[in-house]
Amino acid sequence: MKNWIPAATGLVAGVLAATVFFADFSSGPSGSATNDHANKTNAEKVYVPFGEKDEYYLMASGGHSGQMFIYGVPSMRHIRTVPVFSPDSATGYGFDKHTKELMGDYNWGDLHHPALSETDGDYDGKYLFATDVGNSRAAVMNLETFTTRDIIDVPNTSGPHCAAFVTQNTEYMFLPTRFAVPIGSEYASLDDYSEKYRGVMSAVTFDEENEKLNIAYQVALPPWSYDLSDAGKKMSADWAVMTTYNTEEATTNLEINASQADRDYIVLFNWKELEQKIQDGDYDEVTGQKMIFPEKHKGGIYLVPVAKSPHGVDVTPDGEHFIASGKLAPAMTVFSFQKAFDAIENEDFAGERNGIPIINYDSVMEREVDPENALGPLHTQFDDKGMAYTTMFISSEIVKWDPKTGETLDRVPVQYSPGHSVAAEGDTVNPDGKYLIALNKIAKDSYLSVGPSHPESMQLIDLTGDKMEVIQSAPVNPEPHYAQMIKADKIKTISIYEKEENNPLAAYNQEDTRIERKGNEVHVYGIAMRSKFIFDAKAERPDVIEVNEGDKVFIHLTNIDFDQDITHGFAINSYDLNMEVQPGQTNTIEFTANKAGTYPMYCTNFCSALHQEMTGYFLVKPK
Ligand code: CUK
Ligand code: CUA
Repeated sequence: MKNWIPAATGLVAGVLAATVFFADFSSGPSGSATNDHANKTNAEKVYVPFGEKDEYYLMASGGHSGQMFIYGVPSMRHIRTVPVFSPDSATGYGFDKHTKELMGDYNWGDLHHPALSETDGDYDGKYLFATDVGNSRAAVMNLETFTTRDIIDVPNTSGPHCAAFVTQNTEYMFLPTRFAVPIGSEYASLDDYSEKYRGVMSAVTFDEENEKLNIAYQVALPPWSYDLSDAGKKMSADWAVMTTYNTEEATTNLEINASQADRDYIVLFNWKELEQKIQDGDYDEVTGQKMIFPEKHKGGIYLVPVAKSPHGVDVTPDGEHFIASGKLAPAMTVFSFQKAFDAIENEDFAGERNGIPIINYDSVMEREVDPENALGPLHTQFDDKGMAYTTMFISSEIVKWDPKTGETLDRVPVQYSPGHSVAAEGDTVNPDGKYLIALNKIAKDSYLSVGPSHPESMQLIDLTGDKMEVIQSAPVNPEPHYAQMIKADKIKTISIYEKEENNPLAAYNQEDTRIERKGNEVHVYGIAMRSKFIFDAKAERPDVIEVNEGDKVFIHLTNIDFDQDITHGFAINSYDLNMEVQPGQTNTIEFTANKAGTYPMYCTNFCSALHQEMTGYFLVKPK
């Protein structure tokens, strides 16, 4: 079954056609073996024996789960879920002091786009950035520990969807906004939409030493929706592109659906120039942010007309072109950066919108690519030969094509409705080829049924042969929007947390354990070790904490098992508390003992044959 979707005109027909289709990715000795990673069957290509490691990490966004899903490729084994914007009791995320502070007032997030840190346009394996469309935040995860290190609120913006996308040396992570809102998110009637609303884009920097995110400046773009975006590379490294829709400035969905403009725009901007403006003081200070208003602080931002309601825009690995895909238009459009630079220099403009020059479409467009009967192009990835792979949401397939000629080279059906796909090292200046994973929105009957709502599905595609071939799949929780795939040997995880000799909260020896009372505050400096808790080694019962009802309790716990994978947990029954201490780590839990009574404490993370005995009592004397 290598044919693509039969001819289907119109969206509904496309979806229906897709549903009758099912690729055969079963394997066996007869599995096709026309490609060079050998005469292997599909099963052999994806089999990674226990104990051996996968070649790639797949960092898949968890969408409205607020988490990151980490998979191994090619096995498609789910290795870990890392909480970012949502609490996770398995790791105590959102319960201990540090992560509770990170979570702030929020209990969930909608994580669409992860972005790996880059050095010279290549993933460097150090950090992963992400944004929260649900509660307008940005986060960073450290890849030595796969833990979230910082989260910031992004003011003046609502739904920094489109991308966390980073520049070639991680100078900035840019966050365009999905929803236009009044600056400061103040009340403003929708009748004043065009005047008062703005689509603010944020330039976020990362202070690696302190692992802190910071908003460097913002740009008050017109009140449109900003969708996908990508940073330039090599010759276009100082530039970035992002798609927009609703340039009609409709204020209800009815209008949006009814009065579609023929063209929307790609915003093309030079972030070096914007950075210079900030240095020159060419901005306004608004709600505590340095805000560039394009109609006033002119320069560095341009519009490129594009087929209506574009979704994805992706920069080719050589940095020479950017490719827009229209969710409602059937075509992909290839634009040339060089042509855009020339047009800007010659002021080859076709008017302006909101004070931003519009570059002549014909001056910058290189070709429109419209593979026969392919419907709903969304996102494009690249291989090591510069070939492009575009997901077709409606006709449920991946189309491989040559950006230099526009020629369609191959198509493979996927089940069903892929949003993004991700290629191995696919957003770098140097993609690996080899693998592509389709992130499918609809799995239908692909897996064992769990009722009316089915899991999403990811399908692994082998790119090494002449024909793309689906060789493996994995069900996945809702809902990966985007993912990045990085060579596993680039990531250097640590196996224990080093001792921090001057951390006043840590207790590395039994003699350091103690319970101190200051007024109505109780500070506990305890140890977790196989297989006991010691809160005060000198006490008659070292594993007991006794407080008075109403006391404020601070429990600092250090795991002194400096040994890989010996993680302890710490829960107090009925107090809705659970934290994790990884090997060598000191962690703090802070709460008020507002319920008198007797509450057992126990280690939640299985750690030894005596794990069951790793307990104690938390006694709260009534007032
Ligand atoms: S979006 Cu979901 S399919 Cu958030 Cu990248 Cu295009
Ligand atoms: Cu410590 Cu279980």
